Amino acid sequence: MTNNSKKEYFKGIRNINYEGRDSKNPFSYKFYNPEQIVAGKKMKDHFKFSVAYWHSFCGTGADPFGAPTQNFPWDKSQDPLHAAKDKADAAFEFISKMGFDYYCFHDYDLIQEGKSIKESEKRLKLISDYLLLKQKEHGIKPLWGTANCFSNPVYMNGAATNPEFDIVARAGAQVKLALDTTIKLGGLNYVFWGGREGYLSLLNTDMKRELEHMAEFLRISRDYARNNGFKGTFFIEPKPMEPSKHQYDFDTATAIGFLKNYGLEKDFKINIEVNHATLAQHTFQHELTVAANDDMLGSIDANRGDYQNGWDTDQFPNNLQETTLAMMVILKSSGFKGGGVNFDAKLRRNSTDLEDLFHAHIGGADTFARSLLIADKLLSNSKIPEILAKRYSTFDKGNGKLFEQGELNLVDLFKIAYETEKYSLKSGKQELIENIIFNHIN
Ligand code: XUL
Ligand code: CO
Repeated sequence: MTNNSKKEYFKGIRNINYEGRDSKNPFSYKFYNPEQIVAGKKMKDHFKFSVAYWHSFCGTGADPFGAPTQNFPWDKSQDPLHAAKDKADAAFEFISKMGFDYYCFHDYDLIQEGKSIKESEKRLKLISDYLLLKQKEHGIKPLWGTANCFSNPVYMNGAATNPEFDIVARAGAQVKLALDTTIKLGGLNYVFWGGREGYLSLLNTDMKRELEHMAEFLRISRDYARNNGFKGTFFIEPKPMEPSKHQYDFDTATAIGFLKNYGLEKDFKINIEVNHATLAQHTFQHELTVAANDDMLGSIDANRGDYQNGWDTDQFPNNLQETTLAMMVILKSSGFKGGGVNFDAKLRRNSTDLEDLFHAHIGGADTFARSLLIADKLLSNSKIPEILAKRYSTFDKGNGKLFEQGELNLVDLFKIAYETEKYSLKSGKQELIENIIFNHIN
């Protein structure tokens, strides 16, 4: 039995359906048509849209300057289990009205952390029993689970990279429980985001030792999960800073280098978040390309930053240009390695109506669906692939081909250059490509 199975939190809002771009109904999809086939796959399978439990059901609108503004009706009970069940009821009603199949969670999004590991273990067991029922009822499951090893003050000096062993062990216990919960709920993947894995000052930090501890921690977490039947993929979610001054998983290239250095690249892929990419002074397209180049593109956390702010604003995606460029990379690399599109995005503090949660996610899903349609046309029916192929065509034959095959040495290059009398200055055609993209965005 569900907690409040009769209670409806989002009253008056029915299931969100695809009605096409001319619909005037704000509670409908204009572009996201889950069953529509694009590039050989259903839209819903391209994306695996997922709702972030923390932002959508645990967020209150509180910020460092002010108290909560969003007093949501599922957030009333003082009893942790009762409160957690109410939240689950609201979450599953929302996710199923959106027509999504997935959610992502931190351990203590699901239920408030206990005072001891023992109490937390008990709480997680009780709430995951309940979530299993809800999942079955609605046909929804986790895209990924994770452990919140950053909020509790014990992690102020780090979790896996804490200079004190006792805290590392505590983080290990927490990850064990989060893995148990993810496995029990049939989660497809498991994420590590290291908000406190880094430093505030190098003056008191042994970076080499901390990196080795982090690798060891990931290794034993993987081994535990594999021994307990977890078949999914582990993801590292890079972010350069915030809350730490410098985080060890700074960006995709750094995280891939780290994984390869410690032989973890087979089990671990990358979960790329838009606003983390821009915080690292990269574009989202750049981060996706770096991951795709190495077959490491696991999943994405969809959101957007703000051009004027230097922090992680986690706004819902609606920058069509940014998502179109992203979908081109994702389509070209044949989709995600195990993951999908998790809306790691939050309502603005002054978006205080329950229905705002729908507007936010509808906009996000439509932005991605529209980008998918545009990206598919750009890749299959525009001049862009041809322009790119032509740009590198001197490597398709002759000496260029021999070079790519590793058949030329430096003296060979010298001799070739010696004989060459003229060099052409070939246009990169950037403006033409930009116009082609612009003309496809409709
Ligand atoms: C923080 C962030 C996290 C991770 C999961 O910036 O993105 O919510 O996605 O811990
Ligand atoms: Co994220």
